[in-house]
Amino acid sequence: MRDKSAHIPLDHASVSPIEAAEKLRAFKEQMLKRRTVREFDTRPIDQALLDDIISVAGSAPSGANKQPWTFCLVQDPSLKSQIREAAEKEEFENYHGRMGERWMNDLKEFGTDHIKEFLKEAPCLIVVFKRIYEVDEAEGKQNNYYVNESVAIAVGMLLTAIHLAGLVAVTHTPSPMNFLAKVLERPENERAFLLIPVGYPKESTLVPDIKKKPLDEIRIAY
Ligand code: IYR
Repeated sequence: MRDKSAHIPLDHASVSPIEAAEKLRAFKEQMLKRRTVREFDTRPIDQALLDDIISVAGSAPSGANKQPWTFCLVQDPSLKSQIREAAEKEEFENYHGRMGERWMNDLKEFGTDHIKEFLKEAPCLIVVFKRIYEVDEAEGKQNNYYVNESVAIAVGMLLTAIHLAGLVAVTHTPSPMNFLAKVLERPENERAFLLIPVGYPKESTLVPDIKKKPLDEIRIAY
């Protein structure tokens, strides 16, 4: 049975088709300029910007509105260097056998290796944790729903907000990444999901010349 007692009117601004087309055209043009960047300027980020970025991510839809995420903002140099050290240790193993030949070949055009200088240079690391369950005083462990889907949507919105704020980021996937919960002393119900260094790009940064699939390849009209 649906309980509608706590419902409120939708706050919805209607947009004419012409206005929508223009808004979307401008948004698309801006979003197509988003690139993963691995070279950062050390210039700090305004704290209010970071808070707004996290608030945008926190507005994402989630299973039963459980909001199963925690965004850790790491700016302390000592914590950053602990994270870098642990990440490079795992990545060394990945780049020296664990990833295999095909994977190594696929990564060639990106020029990545186990050295992760961006974990030091980027002024802020956003470490995203998914919350597998909540602990209820009376009921004990209560699993959250569609946790991966929910947190992935929130991260998409986070990356969009980072881009709109004129900042750049790399969606870093050190693997395994359980060291992040240890370094940041996160509770047992949280698992590291992604490590996202954020900042301003280093001057004259080059990025790989990659292309996105054209619309015809990603859209099938029925
Ligand atoms: N996790 C490693 C390797 C890596 C894997 C993929 I798939 C990438 O798109 C990029 C890197 C790293 O972060 O270097």
